[in-house]
Amino acid sequence: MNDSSKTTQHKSGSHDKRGAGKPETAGAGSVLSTVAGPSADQPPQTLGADDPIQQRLLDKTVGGQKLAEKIPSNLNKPHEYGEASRTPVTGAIVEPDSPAAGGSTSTEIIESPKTGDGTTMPGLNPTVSSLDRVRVDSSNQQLTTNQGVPIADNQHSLKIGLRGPTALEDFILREKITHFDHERIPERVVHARGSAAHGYFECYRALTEFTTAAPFSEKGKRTPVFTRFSTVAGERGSADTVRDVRGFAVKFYTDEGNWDLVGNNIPVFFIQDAMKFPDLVHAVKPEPHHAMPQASSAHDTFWDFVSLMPESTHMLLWQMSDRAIPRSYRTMQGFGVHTFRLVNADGASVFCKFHWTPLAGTHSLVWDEAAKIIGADPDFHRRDLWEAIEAGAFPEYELGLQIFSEETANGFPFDVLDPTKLVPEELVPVIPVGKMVLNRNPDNFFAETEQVAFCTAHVIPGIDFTNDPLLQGRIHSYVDTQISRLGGANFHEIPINSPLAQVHNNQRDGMHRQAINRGRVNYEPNSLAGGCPFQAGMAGYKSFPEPIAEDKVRGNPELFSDHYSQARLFWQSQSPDEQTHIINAFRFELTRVQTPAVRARVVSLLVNVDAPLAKCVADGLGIELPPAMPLASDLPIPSYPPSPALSLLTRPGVTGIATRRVAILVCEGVAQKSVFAVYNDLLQEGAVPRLVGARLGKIKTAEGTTLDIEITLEAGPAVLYDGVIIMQGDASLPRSADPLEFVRQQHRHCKPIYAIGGGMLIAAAGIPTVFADGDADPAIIIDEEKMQTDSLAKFKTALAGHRSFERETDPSAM
Ligand code: HDE
Repeated sequence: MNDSSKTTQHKSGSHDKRGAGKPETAGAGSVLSTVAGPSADQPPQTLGADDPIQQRLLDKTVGGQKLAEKIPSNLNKPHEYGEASRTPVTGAIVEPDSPAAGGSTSTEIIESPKTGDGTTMPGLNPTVSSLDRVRVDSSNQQLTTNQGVPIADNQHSLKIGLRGPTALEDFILREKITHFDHERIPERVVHARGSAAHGYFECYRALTEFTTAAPFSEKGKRTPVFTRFSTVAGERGSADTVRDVRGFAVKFYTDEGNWDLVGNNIPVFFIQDAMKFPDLVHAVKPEPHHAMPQASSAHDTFWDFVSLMPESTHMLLWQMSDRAIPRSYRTMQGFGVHTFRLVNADGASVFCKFHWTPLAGTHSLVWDEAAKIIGADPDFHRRDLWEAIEAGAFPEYELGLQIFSEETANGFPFDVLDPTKLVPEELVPVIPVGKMVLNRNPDNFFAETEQVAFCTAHVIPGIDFTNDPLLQGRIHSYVDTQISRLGGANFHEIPINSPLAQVHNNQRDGMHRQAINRGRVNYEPNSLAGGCPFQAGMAGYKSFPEPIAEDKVRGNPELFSDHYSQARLFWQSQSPDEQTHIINAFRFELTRVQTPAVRARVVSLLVNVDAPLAKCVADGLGIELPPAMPLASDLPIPSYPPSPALSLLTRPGVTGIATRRVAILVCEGVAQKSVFAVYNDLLQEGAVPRLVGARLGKIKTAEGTTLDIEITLEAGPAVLYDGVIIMQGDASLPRSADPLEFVRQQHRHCKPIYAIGGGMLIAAAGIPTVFADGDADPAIIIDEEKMQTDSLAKFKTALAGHRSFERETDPSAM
């Protein structure tokens, strides 16, 4: 109503000046109105007044009409049917004569500090770009409300008298409390606990023969990434070092849009079909009646479910292995899990599996240590990632691809659409294609790590899906879950999620919409915006036209029925130490199960994998070896040669002792010179030494100087270090329980121990320096007097080697 009355005023004002009936103004009244118009094919040349706004309005109207004229019909229609539709054409567009033609309003050129100078950036969507546009720095700024009103007093609510009630009108208090009341968002339904970092992916060489995917288009090309690591089962505040699968999700901000590779640190999965995912997650999460246990699969409902789903056996072996207790997010592999497709510019497609391999090597904790770290530092992995990046020791992971044709896949003894199967590296080698470097911590955990929304549906031209029935379900799930987690359909506009590539479409409105789309057109095809934004045709994302001629069915391909051959492959590819850890993990988890029949059922699965494995687990549980679980089909079971690549120990990494944490135990009377020599030497090689003592404060050295303790035995217990150096002083160390326990745990967890100035503490702790067969333990080094350079070298070799598993006994001797 208001608008039309303004229009009327304009009309009458201008009418006086221009006089009635002049041909150059014919139809002006209709331009000044918002409804209907004459059939005159010549638009007015002026609206009467010498007014830039009216001139703009005229340009806009005339420009719109001209655009529509230039598109008399939808020229793409003939290309939308039959054979022709296989080759989408680029949308037909025409250029406007004036920028005003696409505008929403003739007043867009009116300037103010709020509206800007009205110059739209043609063809640009500035809500996508680097995070700089939303970084906030409050230095030298006064406190304000969310409306920008300066706050005079941030200490007191507005009261009626000093002892009186609070006034309802205290909008400052109410805004603050209201915002606080809504600070939480729902946590991720799985993978709630995680940490992330920014970085880049650099391509080693162009892969254009296989894919048009932007990150692989040329050698040396860098694509920004944001990578989030996570556990699966625990809640947002749960501990990091639980036994669990780890998420490994990478968002590539490519110049053709965002590509999310949402993988895990284990290359296979529990189930074969998305239909079973809610059941799996319900089973592993805390039991619904009492909400226990937190972040653990060691309970009845998990083992009940998986033992009735024999296809999970392969994954269970991985989950019970050291893979599920990584030393760090920096020392675990990542896998895309599913078979994907790469598609090249000619539309030809190959299958592909994605592998991330850390240059720091693949290293894990030992279970007793992992359990103790949960108490000592529940943020162990989060802290480790943060600290390494802050220190400039940027985690690096090589991306490798297994590329194979559909024909090759048809010759495999398993189905590549089955996510419980891997493609052994002996069948298809992993080709390194690039490197990811994580070189920047987020500025704000919530804004970036919590709000990042990964999604398997985020693919770019050159990357496509296969019919893996688990992947197909994921394509739906991730967008769907963000809508409730991030509060609506516009989660892609949250800065961490917005692509660097331009976003132009006709999706509009919804909660928290940020883009202010210019113009009147929000549909396609259109002529009033000159056909824009237009479909990209062959330059756009084109799904691989896989031929399918099948019945619509619910079911699995026959080869999916082999549940054990690759579980056996994994088992047989493990070193004896790793095998022992797997047996012990099954024993631990199943001991915590309360229902004997469930335990027996799990062991009966294992009989199909390897009878001695099953026997060891049965013995550990004090039960008879049950008969093998019946097989799901009588198809011949393939056998594979062991695959060394599946053992963690075959990837020691290339970064040596860099970032390894070393405790230097010191006490009164230590030789300052030795302490500094060791400390500096480790530091120079990138390790992180810390002076650990009984109490904070200064201690006296042998030289009469003083030394500052950096952390105490109680605040920094043994489990938080990769190795220990004991600097004997006046022998006060052995007199208390803390240092004794410290070295015992270092020993128990197979970590290197180096004592300088005599092995009194090692002896007092009862630690054997030789194995049962009489051979010396190479990871226990003792210098009776001063530090010897070759001893330090031996210690560093052991530290780089990570663990000395030869030391382990079951039960542990320490
Ligand atoms: Fe996920 N998964 N998933 N998943 N997943 C989620 O998405 C889902 C699966 C994985 O750091 C959720 O944003 C279904 C396999 C990672 O933010 C949800 C199925 C693999 C992350 C979801 C699977 C994964 C998620 C929860 C079976 C390894 C964390 C919150 C069909 C290849 C990403 C969210 C991050 C997160 C659904 C199976 C990896 C609910 C339905 C297999 C790394 O959408």
